[in-house]
Amino acid sequence: MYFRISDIKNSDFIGKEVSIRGWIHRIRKQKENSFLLLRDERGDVIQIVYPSFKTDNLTIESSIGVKGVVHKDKRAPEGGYEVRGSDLDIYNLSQIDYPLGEYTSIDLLLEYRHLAIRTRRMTMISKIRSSLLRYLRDWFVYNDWFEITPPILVRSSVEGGSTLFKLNYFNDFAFLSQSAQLYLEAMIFSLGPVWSLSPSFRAEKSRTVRHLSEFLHLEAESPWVTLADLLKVQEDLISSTVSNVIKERKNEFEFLRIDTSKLENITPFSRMTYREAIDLLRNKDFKVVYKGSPRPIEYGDDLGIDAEKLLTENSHVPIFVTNYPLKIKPFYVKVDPNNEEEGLAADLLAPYGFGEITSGGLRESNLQQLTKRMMLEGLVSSDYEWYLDLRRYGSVPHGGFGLGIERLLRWILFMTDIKDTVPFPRTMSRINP
Ligand code: AMO
Repeated sequence: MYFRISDIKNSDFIGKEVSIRGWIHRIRKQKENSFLLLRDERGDVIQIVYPSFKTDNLTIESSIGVKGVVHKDKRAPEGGYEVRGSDLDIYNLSQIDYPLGEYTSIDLLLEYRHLAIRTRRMTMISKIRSSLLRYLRDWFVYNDWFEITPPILVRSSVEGGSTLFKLNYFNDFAFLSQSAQLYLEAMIFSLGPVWSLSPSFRAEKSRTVRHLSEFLHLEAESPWVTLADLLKVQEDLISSTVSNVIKERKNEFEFLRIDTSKLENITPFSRMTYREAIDLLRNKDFKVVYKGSPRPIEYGDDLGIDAEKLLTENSHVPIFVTNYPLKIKPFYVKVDPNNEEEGLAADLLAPYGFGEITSGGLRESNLQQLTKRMMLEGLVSSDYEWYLDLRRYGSVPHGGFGLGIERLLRWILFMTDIKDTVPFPRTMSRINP
């Protein structure tokens, strides 16, 4: 029987013989003894001591099976346990030219991502990512929302033509989905509140620290909701998930030296209108580049990365920005009946400068209004007739939101580059491995 390393690092095992399997993480050969740091399939490590003659040919990343007796020795790294090895099985002797080491450059780590995911840092991140997905799913199960699986191959644009990936589809064309939103909207008529977790694709031409060309998108949609209801759902979902993840992954956060007190007591989320955000930015003398030269930000400008950074860097809690001008929001956003210039939409900005992590709001449920907005955006085509049918046959007030999993991770991991939050990042310049 083989043990996992986390199981044998306790006093019950001292003096007992165990078998473990894993990879050689580090190796230090001395005259009499060699000290291996063995890493198992869960990324945990333990020191193994062998007489040096047994380890002559061993190399970094060789996969081995170890039999030996557990000892407590405070000199042993990571908890003071070690195994004094007797038997040694070699599954595969790793080639001596293992390309990664302690001082490998960021570029090379991306080039060899299929191996870099074995680093302990990446293992910790992957475990946090997995817990995050689990607790998000738990929230929806607990609150009685149905999970659905939307198509990825589609004919419709949701978030604008400039970031669509177009492909050949049996001598016709199709797009990779930018958002499942329109399909979720269709499903609320028979399932009520629904949600999905699927990849979304954006042909982002800009290289930024927060854009991927493929990201994991959690989307939710519900009939009969108000904007206030949607904000409450997001606040509840995100705060309970973050709180569960930091509890479950305490060790991983510690390893990554992340101060989780910055992720505690994050409710209530704060709120400001888009107009208030613009006023705040103008008071701080924030400028945007317009036709090649800087000018003060104005009502009607998009809030970009730098603006969001300035708005959130001194906040401990996430901030909802509401009441965006309709002209900077997509066709489906519902007009505010009290102000025809603005939409009933909200973005959620993560604190400490991280910026947008969700976007959502109420959808235009009136057929004439929606058709007019789609015409203005040049979206009139037979490909959207099915979507308009949702307004023709029993339209109801409804709304939802989309949450970027990597954006959420980027905040809770306090990592600048979104590529660090995903095992195999896809960007303008990277599709392999
Ligand atoms: P939006 O385009 O704002 O809205 O996307 C929703 C959320 O998805 C994340 N996101 C991204 N993450 C990584 N890389 C990207 N290139 C990227 N683009 C977006 C962000 C963002 O807040 N259908 C609407 C949402 C809705 O109204 O329901 C939509 O897709 O976290």
